[in-house]
Amino acid sequence: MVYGRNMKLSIVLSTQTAQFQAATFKGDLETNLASIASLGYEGVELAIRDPKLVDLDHLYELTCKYNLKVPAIGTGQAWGEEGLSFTDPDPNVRQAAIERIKSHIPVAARFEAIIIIGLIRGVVKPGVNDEQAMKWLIQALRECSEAAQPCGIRLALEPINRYETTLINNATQGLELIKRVGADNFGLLLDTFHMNIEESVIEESLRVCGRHIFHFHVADSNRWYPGAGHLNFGSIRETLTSIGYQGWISGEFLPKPDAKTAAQKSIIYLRQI
Ligand code: LER
Ligand code: MN
Repeated sequence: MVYGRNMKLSIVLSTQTAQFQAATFKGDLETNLASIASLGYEGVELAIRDPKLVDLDHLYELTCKYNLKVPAIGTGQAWGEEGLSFTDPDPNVRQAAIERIKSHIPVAARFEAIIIIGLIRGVVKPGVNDEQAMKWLIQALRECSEAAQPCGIRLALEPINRYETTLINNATQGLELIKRVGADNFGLLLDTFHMNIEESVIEESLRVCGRHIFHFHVADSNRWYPGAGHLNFGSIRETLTSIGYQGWISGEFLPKPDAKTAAQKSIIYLRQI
């Protein structure tokens, strides 16, 4: 990543209705893509619950029409809306989660995007011990990384704060998981909102994760747009630059006071720090 004006900025848009509140844009696809492009974003991160539900050609044409790249595909709604997870005690649910992630590979290949592994990893359910859940998780991640590898597609697991999951909350656990999965195309997505809750010093965790950071989410401490809370984005940006991060900075924050205003405030703020 490079300084100020040259940061590659994208923002999250859900291609369908979703309970997840921090998907900044939801609703009419073309209207939202037009808004995002008009605000100066170069990319849009697509949250897709199930690739079967989207018309890929149409989606691709629309992103081309508005000159937007798609750096990453979010997949967490398969958990949020359908309960699919890599760590469910029911093997059918685990298998369905694996198949769902594999079904994102052609979508990711079309856009040259990263596939995000967020909450589809699941939580440790009652009656399941932590090591068993971890084994299921590692097995699923190996299988998905292996399937994505021939297409040149990378997967990024997002450490998510303790109030949302019991599996992989911080950077240290994320790095340990990377070692255990052992696939070059498997890395991390770090999100400043979760880092603010879980990391002792955000900049230090960024340095430790280094080249394993494949993608980056930004929201301020209150999950509003950057600049609305107390995170030090100047220092975060400098650290990303110093470790040679070349990826995207993707806004994933609450649509407050509304999506367009939040997206506009964010891009103005991030461009001037
Ligand atoms: C998704 O990127 C995320 O950050 C999580 O909070 C989803 O619940
Ligand atoms: Mn996130």
